[in-house]
Order: sequence, then C-alpha cells, then structure tokens
Amino acid sequence: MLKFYHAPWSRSSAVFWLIEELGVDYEMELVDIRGEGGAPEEYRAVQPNKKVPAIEHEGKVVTERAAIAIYLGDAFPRTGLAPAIGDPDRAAYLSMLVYHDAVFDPAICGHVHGLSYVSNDYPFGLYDDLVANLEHRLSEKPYAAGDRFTIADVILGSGMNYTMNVLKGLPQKPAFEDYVARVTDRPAYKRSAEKDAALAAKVPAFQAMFASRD
Ligand SMILES: N[C@@H](CCC(=O)N[C@@H](CS)C(=O)NCC(=O)O)C(=O)O
Repeated sequence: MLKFYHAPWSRSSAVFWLIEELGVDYEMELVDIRGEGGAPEEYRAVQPNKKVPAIEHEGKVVTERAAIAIYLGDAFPRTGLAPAIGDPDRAAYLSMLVYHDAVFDPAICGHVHGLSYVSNDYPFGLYDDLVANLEHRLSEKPYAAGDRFTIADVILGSGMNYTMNVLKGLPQKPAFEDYVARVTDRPAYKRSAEKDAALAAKVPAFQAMFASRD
C-alpha cells in the first residue's frame, strides 16, 4: 500500500491531486508542519528537511515533489498521465514537471520575498524570464507537455493556481487564467480540493487564521 505523508493546503496538496488522478489505494499520514516547532523531529527519518510531501512505496521512501510525481507516474502507468520512455511528449513532460519545482517555485518565492539578484546568482534564474517562458508556452499549447494533460499539469497547475490566486505572486495573465481554469476543471482536482479543505479545517493554525478574520 502506498503511504502518503501530507499536510493540507501545502505543497503536498499537488500530490494529493495526483493520487486522485491515478486512483490508487493509499494510506495518509498527516504531518503537523504548522504546530509549534514545525514537523515532529521523528519525521526527519522520512524527510531529511522535515518537509511534505513524502511517500513510501514497496518499502522505499521517495522525497521531493518532482521525484514523487515522476515516480508515481511511472509506477502507476494505467492512466497514461505520464508519457513513457520513447513517447515524444516525454521530453516536454519531464522538462516542465521539473521546471516547476526547480525554477518556478523558488523564483516565485524569491519574487514574493523581494529577493534582488542577477540570473547567475541562483540556479533558478530570473522571475521575469519565468513569467515570459510560461506565457509563451501556455499561449502556444493548452498543456505543459503540449496537447495532452499530463502529471506535469498537476504540478504546474497546482503551483500556478496557488501562486496566482492565493499568494498573488504571479500576474493574472489571460493565458495563465485559462490554463489554471482548464486543468482544475477535472474531477480529480475537485475531489482532492474538497478533501484537503476538510482536513485543513481541522488544523489549529488555519482555525486561528480564519477566526481572526471574522
Ligand atoms: N523541496 C521540497 C519542498 C516541500 C516544502 O517546501 N514543503 C513545505 C510545505 S509547503 C513544508 O513541508 N514545510 C514545513 C517546514 O519547512 O517545516 C519538495 O519539493 O518536496
């Protein structure tokens, strides 16, 4: 049985969506990353930086969201959401999936936190280059890997949805809005979002946050 280490409304929510897309049986272990002192120290034995997501499958632990997404797509190929080796879409699929976590995620964080740098300072390059690249790609083709929905869209769609609509770290460009609307209009996304919101409602940090807004 697949074990999924998760914290609601976090980067592991993309893996939650992915698991719903794949329709695999799993057991969820909630990790309290928002309590006093962060995730419990014992969790470091699973994820060395105490971050979610992580998975355990057939006795092996996989960490880092991009690796988890690639692993799950290859381990559960039935849905065809991971272009296999030899498939012409695999190059763009892997490139965009890893681009999200290696470039998009850190460049957005740097931008939101006011980090000023030149491209060579960090491996993820410039925020403006990222925005231009995404706008170009998503104006040309409907999905991250081209003409079909793949697991790269779960990762990129999840990240863009959050950063554009919640974090406000990505401009509301028509190509971005259309893309996010397209990829989140899937039953698996809606199922995972509903379950994740129910889990988030039980997290004291979110309860306090919402109470303070009332
Ligand atoms: N590089 C990690 C990043 C994951 C990550 O940043 N997770 C955050 C949640 S959004 C976390 O677990 N934070 C808890 C902490 O840092 O203590 C991955 O891609 O899996």
